[in-house]
Amino acid sequence: MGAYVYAHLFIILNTGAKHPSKIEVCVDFPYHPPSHRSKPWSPNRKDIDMNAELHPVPAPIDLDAFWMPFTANRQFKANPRLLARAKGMHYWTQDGREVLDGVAGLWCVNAGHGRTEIADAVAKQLTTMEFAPTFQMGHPVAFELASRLAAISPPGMDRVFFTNSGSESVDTALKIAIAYHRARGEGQRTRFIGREKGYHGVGFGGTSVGGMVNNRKAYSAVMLPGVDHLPHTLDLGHNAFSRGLPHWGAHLANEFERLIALHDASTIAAVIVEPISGSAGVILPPVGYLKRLREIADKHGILLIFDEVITGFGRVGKPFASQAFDVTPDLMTTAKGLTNGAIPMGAVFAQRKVYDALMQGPEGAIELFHGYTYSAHPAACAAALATLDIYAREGLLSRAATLAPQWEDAVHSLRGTNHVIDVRNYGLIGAVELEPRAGKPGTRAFDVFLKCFERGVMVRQTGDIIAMSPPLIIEPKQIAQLVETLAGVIRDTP
Ligand code: PXG
Repeated sequence: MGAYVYAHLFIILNTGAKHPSKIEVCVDFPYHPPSHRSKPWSPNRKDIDMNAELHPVPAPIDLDAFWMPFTANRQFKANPRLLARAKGMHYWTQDGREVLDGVAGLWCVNAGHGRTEIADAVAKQLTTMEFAPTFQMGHPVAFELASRLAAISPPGMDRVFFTNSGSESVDTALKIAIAYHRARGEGQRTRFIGREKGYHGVGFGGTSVGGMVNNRKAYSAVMLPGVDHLPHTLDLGHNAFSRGLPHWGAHLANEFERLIALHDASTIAAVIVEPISGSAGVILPPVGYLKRLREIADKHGILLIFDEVITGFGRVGKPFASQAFDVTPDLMTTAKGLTNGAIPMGAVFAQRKVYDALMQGPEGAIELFHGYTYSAHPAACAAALATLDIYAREGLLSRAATLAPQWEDAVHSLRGTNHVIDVRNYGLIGAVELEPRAGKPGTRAFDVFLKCFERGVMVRQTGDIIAMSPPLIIEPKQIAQLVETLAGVIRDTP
């Protein structure tokens, strides 16, 4: 990417209000090509310090054409927030401000930004072989990656199906669950059980088992038939300000029995939950809840799917949350941290029994009619292998466990700040829930998000909740900066 970025030194008289009459470094980006590209950018250039204050010539970017995902397009385009560069724990905005990344991009850049090892591995792969099919063909990097993933997977989950995103991983897992039962002569098991407030991406399958109302309501008439939902486990009345997992609420898993009694087990293929819900604002499983789901699923022959798209790859101090919670699912969906966010990729992990059940019929027959052109794309595989190397070399898959006590103390220091009605944490995940403004839900947290960004910290807002999930390389002083900035902003936000 960097090869496309051309940087120029301009001596300008900055007429901006902030730094009057200061000589600045300016950076131009390709969407605003400079008139004279004399000196291409390279990582070795010394004249632009990563920490220099960069003030580009304001670029008249046309914002109209890009229909932005999950964004208030008109509001954003009236007041855009543009990120231009990233390294380590930081982004730099288009106008050169340094911003501490409190959300690892979107829960994906677990090893921090600008990892040259990943860029180099991808570049090498692209020049060696940019693409190879994996339908009735193969390439070694795909098999190597699957084996490496199997080696860190929860017990028995050593069969890996590659996708390109979390959404594709979820829809893949749902289809595998149906195909599994069918292969075993239980083709009538077609129902799925999801959970209220769950987020499983945006495919029709994931939307159907998901439980966030705004993601569903426009499409409600075309959801998968036969899906039902468990109640969510967020209950501030019982659990507000719990440190780590809440102790109240394991009994909510018994609702699974109620749904089974209603629909009959023989119609249910799988239950899917996030071990920790992320998108809905960090909802933690009560102590014992996931174990209970596992027991009930086993009792009724229902597959248990953990959606570990955000909890996978070290976020909770183990490679996967199922290991942290000591509950092993039958299928596990992942993406994001798999490649450190550098190249889109997802992976579904399956128990050997699930894979084996499908390895039936004539040897020459395709066993699962499912796959993507870019399943195990060579560049994504190379990125994932380089990412796994970094995770191993730097101990990042367990670092969240080391930092968790300090993280917990830091985020819980927000208790008592005005409007704060709950603080939640686990591993390197944290959330602060604010009292909604009367009649204007979500606006207080959105203002907090905006003000944090102005003050050099990026957090994530959902409803009246601020979520944090920094890169796992975060240093203690940066934890303090993140939380202190947030505290100051919340105090200043009416
Ligand atoms: N499952 C889970 C549990 C997720 O968190 C997906 C599936 C879908 O992944 P893709 O790669 O298709 O986006 C996700 C995505 C947030 C936020 O609110 C979370 C996600 C995506 C964007 C924003 O912080 N998770």
